[in-house]
Amino acid sequence: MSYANQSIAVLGAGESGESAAILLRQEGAVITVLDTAEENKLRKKIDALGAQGIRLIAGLAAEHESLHGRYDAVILSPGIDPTVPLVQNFIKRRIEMIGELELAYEMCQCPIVGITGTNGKTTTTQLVEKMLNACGVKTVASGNIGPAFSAKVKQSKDLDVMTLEVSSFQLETIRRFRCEIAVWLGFAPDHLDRYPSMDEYYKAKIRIFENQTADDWAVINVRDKLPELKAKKITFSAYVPGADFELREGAIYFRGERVLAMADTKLRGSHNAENLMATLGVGFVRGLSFAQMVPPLCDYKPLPHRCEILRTVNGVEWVNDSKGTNPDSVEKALHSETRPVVLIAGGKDKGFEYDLLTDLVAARCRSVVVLGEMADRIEAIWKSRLPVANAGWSLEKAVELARGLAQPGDVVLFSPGTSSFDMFKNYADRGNQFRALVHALPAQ
Ligand code: UMA
Repeated sequence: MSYANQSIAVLGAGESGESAAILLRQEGAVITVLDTAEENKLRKKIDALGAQGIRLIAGLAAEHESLHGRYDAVILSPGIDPTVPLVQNFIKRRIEMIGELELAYEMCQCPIVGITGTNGKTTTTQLVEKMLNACGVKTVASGNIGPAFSAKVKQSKDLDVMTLEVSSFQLETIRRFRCEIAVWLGFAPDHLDRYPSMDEYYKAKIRIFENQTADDWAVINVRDKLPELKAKKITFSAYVPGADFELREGAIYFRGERVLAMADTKLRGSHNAENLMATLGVGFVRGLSFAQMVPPLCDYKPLPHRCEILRTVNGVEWVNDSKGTNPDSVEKALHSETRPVVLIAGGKDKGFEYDLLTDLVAARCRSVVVLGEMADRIEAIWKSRLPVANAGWSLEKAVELARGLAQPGDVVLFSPGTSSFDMFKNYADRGNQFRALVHALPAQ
C-alpha cells in the first residue's frame, strides 16, 4: 500500500508511534499523532515531531480528534489497550486500522526471525542477533526490544534477516505478518491487567505462527501445548527429555550430540539454557554449524536487570532481577539459585496470584521482603509459611530490611514478580535504583 499523500493518524507517541510516524512521513504521508497523555508531559515530543512536519495532538483534544478527525487510515501502537475510547472511536467509524508491526512488515524486504514468549524474549533476541552476525548472517534486532520495527525496517534491504522481538500486544493486530522462523520460548501468566484471561493472552501470542507456510520453521518449547503448525519444527526443553535440544548434566545436546556446556557461557539457570537452545535452533535452520555458533554464544554477557550479580557484602550476594515482571520469572530466578535466598518481591498489581509461588518460596527462601502496591497482599499469602517483612512503598527500606535478614552465604534476590509502574518509570529505573542502593551499602 502506498501512503503518499494519505492522511494518517498514529495512536500513541511512544517508541512505536514515533517510529511509525517518522517512517510514514518519509513515505510522503500527512501524519497526525494522537496521544491522550497531558500536553505538558508531551511538550518535548510535540516540538520534536513538529520540527519533522508531524502534528502531535495531546490530552482530551486527542480523544476528541478520534471522534471527528478525517483520516484515510490509523496506525495503532501495541502499548495502547485497544479497548480505550481513543481506539474504539476509530473502530466505530470503520476507519482502516493496522498495528505498527503490520505497517513495518509491509515494508520489510528481508525474511524475519520472530521471537516471542512470556520470558526470555529480549535475551534470546540479543543472543540471535549476536550469533547470526558473528556467523556472517547480517541482521539487526528490533521490535519489542526497542528500537521499534518501524525504526529499523528501512535497513531491511541490506540485511539477510530481521531479528524481531515480538510481544502479544504487537501480535494482536497482525494481518499478513509472517516469520520465516518463529521462536516460541514458553508461556506463563502475564499481562492480566490487559487480557481478561490467560486464554486471550495465549490466543494473541499464538498468532506468531498464523501466516507461516510449510517452507517456514517453528523453534518451540515442547513444554507448551501448541496447535498443529504448518511450519517445520525444531523442539527444545531443559526440563523434559526427547526434544531435539536437551539439557543433560549442565550441557546442551542436539539429537544426542553434545554442543554446548553452560559453564562455558556467562548465563546461568535452566531458563537461560532454553534461551540458548532456541538460539541454536535458529542457527541450525539457517544452515550454520555448532562450531560457528558456540563461540559468540559463550561470549554473550547477560543484560542488566536479568539476574544481574551486583555485589557481595559481608558474605551476602546481591542480585538484581528487576526484569522479573511476572511470577514465572521469579520461579526461574529461584530455580537458578542453590543458596538460601532473601527475596524482595512486589510491585504494581497486574492481577497476579502469588499463591502459585508459595511452595517454592517457602522451600528456597529464608525470608521475604515485600514492596509496593502488592506488598500487603503478598504478605498475607506468605506470612504463614516463612518470615515476611513489609517495606511498604520504600525500596530503600526494602534493602535495609533485607540486609538485616540475610546471613553470610545467602543471596538477596530482587525479583519483584510484577511490573514496576506503581513506584518507578519502568523495570530499568527500578533496577538502577536498586543497584545504586546496594552499591551504597557500607562494607561492614
Ligand atoms: N496512550 C494513549 N492513550 C491510552 C494509552 C496510552 O495515548 O489510552 C499513549 C501513552 O501515553 C504512550 C503511548 O500511548 O505515550 C504508548 O507508549 P508505550 O511506550 O507504552 O508503547 P509503545 O510505544 O507501543 O511501546 C511498545 C512496547 N511497550 C508495550 O507494549 C507496553 C515497548 O516494549 C517496545 O519497546 C515498543 O513498543 C517498540 O516496539 C516495552 C514493554 O514493556 C519494553 N513491552 C511489553 C513487555 O515487554 O512486557 C509488551
